[in-house]
Amino acid sequence: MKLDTTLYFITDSTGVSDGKFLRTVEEACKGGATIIQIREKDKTTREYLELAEKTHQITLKYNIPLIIDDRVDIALAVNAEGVHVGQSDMPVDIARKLMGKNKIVGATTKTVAQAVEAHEKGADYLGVGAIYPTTTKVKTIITSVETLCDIVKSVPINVNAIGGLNKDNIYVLQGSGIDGICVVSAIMKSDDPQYATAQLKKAFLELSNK
Ligand code: TZP
Ligand code: MG
Repeated sequence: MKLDTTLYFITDSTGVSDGKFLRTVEEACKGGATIIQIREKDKTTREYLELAEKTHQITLKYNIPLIIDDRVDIALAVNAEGVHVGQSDMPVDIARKLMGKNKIVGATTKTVAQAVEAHEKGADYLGVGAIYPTTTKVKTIITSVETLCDIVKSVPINVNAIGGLNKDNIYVLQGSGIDGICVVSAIMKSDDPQYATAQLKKAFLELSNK
């Protein structure tokens, strides 16, 4: 089955209790997230593992793939559906070898050269950005919509835009040919994550004539 990256929700547990975090994940599932990534930068391995396990129990109920950011070991330990690696993380070909051919491997790329390489090394999808400045903890630089379009044209795999995206500013992505959007704050910081997810998905589907 083709990977559906239409509405890719990336979590951030910063300042959020485990209970609220897990409720947000469940609401995003109900709202129509098509793929979910758990992304933790400050947790110990044990904490990351425990939260990933609890998150996976929810995503499994809704049949939504769970991707683990950065950590192949945690992805394997919780039997997650995939892993996401950045340019300073495990190289895509090694992540692919460790995960096996049936798991999802995603990569962050900011140039056509990085995108082509990630595809050649076995990535299933690419995250490209930041399109807009972001308040989410990340070391990133702005990627132009022009580069995003060039990346879409250069690889046959799914390409998602990321960075500061919300339902009111994704119009800049119209005509880019992307397969979906990745969001953190637009869902994580919403008072109604289910509604926010549904609205974002609707807005993207309208924009991309999907
Ligand atoms: N990579 C590029 S921007 C970003 C990541 C992980 C964070 C996106 O978060 P938000 O809150 O949707 O801007
Ligand atoms: Mg990373």
